[in-house]
Amino acid sequence: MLQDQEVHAAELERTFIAVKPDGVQRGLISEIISRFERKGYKLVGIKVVVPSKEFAGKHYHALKDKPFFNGLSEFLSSGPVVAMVWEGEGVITYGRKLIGATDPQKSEPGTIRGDLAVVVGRNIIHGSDGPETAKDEINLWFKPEELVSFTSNAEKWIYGVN
Ligand code: IDP
Repeated sequence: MLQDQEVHAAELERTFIAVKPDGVQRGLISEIISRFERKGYKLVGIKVVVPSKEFAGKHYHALKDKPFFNGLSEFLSSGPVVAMVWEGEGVITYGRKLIGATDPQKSEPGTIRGDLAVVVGRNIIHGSDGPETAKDEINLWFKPEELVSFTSNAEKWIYGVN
């Protein structure tokens, strides 16, 4: 029973991941999805959207006093973004590890930004930085009915529970 509860708890952790316009334009959507999918995380929501600048500003509201805020909001709204919700044990923190440091010059090789991006203003991917932000960003980008809950057949192999 305890094991069932552990799997249930793992299913509840969700994070918001977005392929930014540069990642979409560079044809990196499948590469990015594949890194999360191969790790063992589960995709529970996905859509392609062109956010308005106002919406982009809401997404990045915590950075509103930064000098790059305006350019950042403009860039996020400059073209299609692939918005996703990924689920699994430790997905918020480990998702950030998969993504790598904000500045691709400082991201380790093997991370998404380390392998696929060069400068901070074009670092191809966003990932929530903590449980509160994850909740807020998922609510900002998705309606509850746009997200699915399901048990995948792979879970018993990923989490080791029969
Ligand atoms: P994060 O995306 O790794 O969470 P944040 O500090 O939240 O990093 O910054 C959000 C985004 O703002 C970054 O991904 C990057 O695209 C952009 N950004 C951060 N710092 C700079 C900067 O110094 N110049 C230009 N853009 C920046």
